[in-house]
Amino acid sequence: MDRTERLNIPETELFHPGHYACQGCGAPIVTRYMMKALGKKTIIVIPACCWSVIQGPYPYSTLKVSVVHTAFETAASTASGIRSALKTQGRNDIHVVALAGDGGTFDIGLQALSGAAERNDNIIYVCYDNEAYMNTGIQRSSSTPFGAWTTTTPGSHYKDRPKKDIIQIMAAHRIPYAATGSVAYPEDLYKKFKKASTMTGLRFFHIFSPCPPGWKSATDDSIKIARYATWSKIYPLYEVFDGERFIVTKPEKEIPVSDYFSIQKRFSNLSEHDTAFIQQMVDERWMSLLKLSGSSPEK
Ligand SMILES: Cc1ncc(C[n+]2csc(CCOP(=O)(O)OP(=O)(O)O)c2C)c(N)n1
Ligand code: SF4
Repeated sequence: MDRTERLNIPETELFHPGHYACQGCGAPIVTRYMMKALGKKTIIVIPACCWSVIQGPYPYSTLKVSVVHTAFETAASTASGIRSALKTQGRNDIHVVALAGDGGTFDIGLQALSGAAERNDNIIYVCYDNEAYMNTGIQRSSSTPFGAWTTTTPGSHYKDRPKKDIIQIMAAHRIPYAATGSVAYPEDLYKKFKKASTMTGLRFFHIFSPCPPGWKSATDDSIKIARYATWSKIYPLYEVFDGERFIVTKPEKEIPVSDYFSIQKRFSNLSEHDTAFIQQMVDERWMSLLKLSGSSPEK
């Protein structure tokens, strides 16, 4: 983006400064932009995850909206229940959001999420993806990427299975909207939340959210890492409408996955052979995404 161009994002904050996240954490950034788009009439459901700590204890809460803390596996079902309660009161003017980590979404909360998606419940589900169970000490989740170190994939025994494709799983439920986003692209994130706020039914967000202690990265590198994730196509930005219409945003610059790996120590055990293998997986996935969106590899 041209540095002289102003971001088209409102200055109003529904988020207090002085929250409890570590320095450089992506998770508060995700929620800050989300709140700017959704506005004050929002109820947020938070299961066990870093965000249940970032929020802080009442009355010193980070968010200026109502928050319901719930059990780890119940983010979607709690949000669905709140939606039903609002419906019986005739209140259709409130967004109900489930905000969960990847462990609470890809793993333990998947059953509740799938149920809500199959019913097409009128909720917004946001997964901030830091690619591991961070709140309990950096354990591997099914969102942890191939090749990453975690405390349960130590040393050279890095994770040897690919990341679960959560957007494809959600798209298979034929929900009205599923999208990826990144803290490195705030305007894109804001616009996607705005778009989702005008729709009904289950809207799903999968947002790339760096975690310096978990990724063994510098606290001031988080946005750069997120940008590199998109440039290297490890984390493409795209939307899926009704489970079948794909729109892919091609990155403004292209880099090899090795550049992305080099700024985080969690990938330091990878050999050149491993990196070449991952590059091949990433290229193949990118080509299949382009095919789904009907675009060509050329710019
Ligand atoms: C049923 C259940 N199992 C385990 C826990 C312990 N627990 C609390 S937070 C958490 C990790 C959450 O990971 P994730 O959803 O990825 O969010 P993050 O911590 O990375 O923000 C775990 C395992 C729990 N609260 N409930
Ligand atoms: S452990 Fe990671 S995800 Fe959790 S608050 Fe710290 S930086 Fe954020």
